Amino acid sequence: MRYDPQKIEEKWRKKWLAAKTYEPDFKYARKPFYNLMMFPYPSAEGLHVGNMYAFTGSDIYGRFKRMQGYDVFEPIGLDGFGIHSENYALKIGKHPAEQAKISEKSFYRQLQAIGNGFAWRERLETYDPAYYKWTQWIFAAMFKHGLAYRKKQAVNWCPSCKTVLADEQVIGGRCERCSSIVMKKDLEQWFFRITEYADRLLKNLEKLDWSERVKIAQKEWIGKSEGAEIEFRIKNPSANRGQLARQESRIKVFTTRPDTLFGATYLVVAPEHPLITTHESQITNHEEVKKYITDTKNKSEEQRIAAGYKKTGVELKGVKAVNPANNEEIPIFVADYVSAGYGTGAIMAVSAHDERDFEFAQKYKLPIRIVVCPHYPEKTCPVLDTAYEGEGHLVASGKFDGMSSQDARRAITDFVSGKRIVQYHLRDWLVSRQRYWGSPIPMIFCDACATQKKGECAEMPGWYAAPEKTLPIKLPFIKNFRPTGTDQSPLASIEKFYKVRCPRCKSWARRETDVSDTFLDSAWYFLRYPSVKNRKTAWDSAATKKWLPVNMYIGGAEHSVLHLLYSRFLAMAFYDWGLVDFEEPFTRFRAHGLLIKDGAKMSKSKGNVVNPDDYIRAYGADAIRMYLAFMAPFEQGGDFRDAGIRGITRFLERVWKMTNEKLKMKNEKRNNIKIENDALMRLLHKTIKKVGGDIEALRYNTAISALMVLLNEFEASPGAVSAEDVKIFLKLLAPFAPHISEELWQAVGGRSSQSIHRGPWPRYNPELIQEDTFDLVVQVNGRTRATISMPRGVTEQAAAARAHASVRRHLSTEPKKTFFIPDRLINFVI
Ligand code: ANZ
Ligand code: ZN
Repeated sequence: MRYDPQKIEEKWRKKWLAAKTYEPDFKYARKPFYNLMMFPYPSAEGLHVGNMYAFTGSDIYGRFKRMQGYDVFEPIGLDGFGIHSENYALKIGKHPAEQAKISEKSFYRQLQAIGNGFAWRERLETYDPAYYKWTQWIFAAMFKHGLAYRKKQAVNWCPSCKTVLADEQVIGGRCERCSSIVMKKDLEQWFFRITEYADRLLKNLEKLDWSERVKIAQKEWIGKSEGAEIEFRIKNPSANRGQLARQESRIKVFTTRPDTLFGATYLVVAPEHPLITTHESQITNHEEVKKYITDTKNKSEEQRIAAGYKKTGVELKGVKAVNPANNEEIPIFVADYVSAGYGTGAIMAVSAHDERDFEFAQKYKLPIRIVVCPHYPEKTCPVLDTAYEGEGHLVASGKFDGMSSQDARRAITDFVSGKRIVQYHLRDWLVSRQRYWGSPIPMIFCDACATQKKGECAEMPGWYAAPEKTLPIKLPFIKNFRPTGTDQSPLASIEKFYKVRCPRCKSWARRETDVSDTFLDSAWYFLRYPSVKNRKTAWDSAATKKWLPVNMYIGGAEHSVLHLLYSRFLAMAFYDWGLVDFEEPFTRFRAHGLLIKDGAKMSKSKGNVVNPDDYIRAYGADAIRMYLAFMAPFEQGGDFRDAGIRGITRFLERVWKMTNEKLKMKNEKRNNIKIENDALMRLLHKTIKKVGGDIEALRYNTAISALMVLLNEFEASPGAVSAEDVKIFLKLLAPFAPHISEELWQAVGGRSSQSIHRGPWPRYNPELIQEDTFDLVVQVNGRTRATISMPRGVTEQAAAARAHASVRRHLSTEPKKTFFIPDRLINFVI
């Protein structure tokens, strides 16, 4: 019989499904292991081979754990709500609700075909009302706990997706979804207060077993910064004394380098800074300032990048600030290199020690004063051609001269009564979207209550969370679902949807018509999987206790500051509310690598996207799985080449042949073979150890190489290989090529009731994997002075030479005599 993957693969997938091979026993599982892979957006034409790479990579690990005796839970679902899917539907001219049904079918068919050990009974789709009911419930809970609020501010707006975006969804100035250049718009939106958790999100990173690059990305995104707030007086020099007293006001700056205060030769405020309006009457060039502000608002991030980040600004003429360290009057500028959303929206500029300020000062011919000198006490601070941002000793700083810059941070802050504070770069999560295909935000606004300052939350009169019994608020099917571009969702014109009674006063009120961000759907899905059947709560507490946190999570590094941060934030909030008993949802996370094709990133425009269907049809899922695993270290990714697959197919054909030849031997004979060939036995046990260790470390490629070496040796001495040895080989192969290994396992006489995939994973004999060495005891006059590792069977001469060197300091003279016991001991007599 020939190896025919098409024939056996389909058959086994059906059998596994019928036998519930991959369904853990939810109640009685004793060693629960939650093995999770990020669920896909079913937005494009179908699963592409990059998805398959990630999914089968995660599955290899899950299968290994299952064979090790864990009750592995490996669920799957679809992240089908949201802009991704809606944009795709728009592109192909279908309604997203209809397209969802089509994508669901084709994705699930493809996900079946790759041969993963999914727990199919627990699947979920984020657009299913039975799921988003709880997404809405979470939104309402966030509101009740003061973690969801509305605020007007300049927000990111994607002109193509016609919706606002969170900061995390703007990558290099462009929309994460469609790559359009993102603009700024002043809008009132819903936010989640993730900043309240900034410190904990940062601190917990230390104890997480996650891919280092993801931890670094989160750390940088959270961006903890220690510094000081320092107040500057503002003066209007043209005013007379009486006016001066009245008009004197203050401005606060945030700085991480208060030690450089004596070198602050001007201030800069962001274009949105309130000072510009509060001091409008004193700013003599107000028209010019206004024009600058409108110009910068229309400049996108992209244009700024194109302009080489050239810093521009305008002085606010007619006002001055007073440096509190030396009472010097300094000018104030407005410039867009200072952003309103960080710190206080105003900075003290120290051009000698901050590169941005340096560049600005050069352009506008402002003084550059060195106050930190690295060569102190030589005091020969050179002329700078770039800012010196390092540490040193203070100069030109009055009584602080000579102090180290580190010490001066505190001393100068205290001297001017500044406040030491910690700042985070992290911003609150903007969660409302002016789109159709998402979970309606479960909030109601009542005008009548608002005017009476009534509401569920003191700061937001008129707002109520939709009562739990009214959830889910179903997304109505509407024909015209296209984004409007009017800052409102298409739902805003559907009266039947938005007209609702106020939960408190029963007068007519209005539902929120924005939907929530897709990333809210996916920020909690891992909690739902073990509880998908539960209709009463979002997650069942017993099931959650048993299965969570996720033991192993695999996914793309591109989600580092999106999904992976949002999920941590929600889990922490749930922990605080007593809803889960862990703060961190993913104990271990590994980012997989990316696939390229013939040296280039796969993309539709290049026409090099690989659809796994064709390959599975041609070579079988086992060959593709193994090829993907063999191609490169899993966390690194690699280059997809057709030629490589044929190499793997030949390997599988040889496994097939080797096993079948064993089957042709008489039963009795093949069971009685003992590996007499010592070297082969050792190799077998070393391979068991290596494959297990490599899978644990996600080094699938080297595990497969080891199997290839073992197969060569099995083929070289067929007479020395027993049926039991072949079975061990098949077990080691099983996580990578689940179908062929099951087929051969059953043929070679594994108990037919038990799938190879239920284990157990083979054990190795530690004695057999020991390197062929022993510890030689080295004595001088009968006293042990050293032990050294030597190859077994070493000659006296060779042993003496190394032993002599190792105890030289105990040998006052050359030994008179040497005693040698082979493979044990050597004694020098002096
Ligand atoms: C004076 C100074 C002197 C500064 C010096 C640096 C070096 P991080 O680390 O990112 O927190 N800054 C403060 N608020 C800003 C804003 N809204 N927009 C742009 N820049 C702002 O950086 C903090 C530093 O960035 C602050 O310290 C401030 O410049 C600037 F030798 O103050 B520094
Ligand atoms: Zn009301």
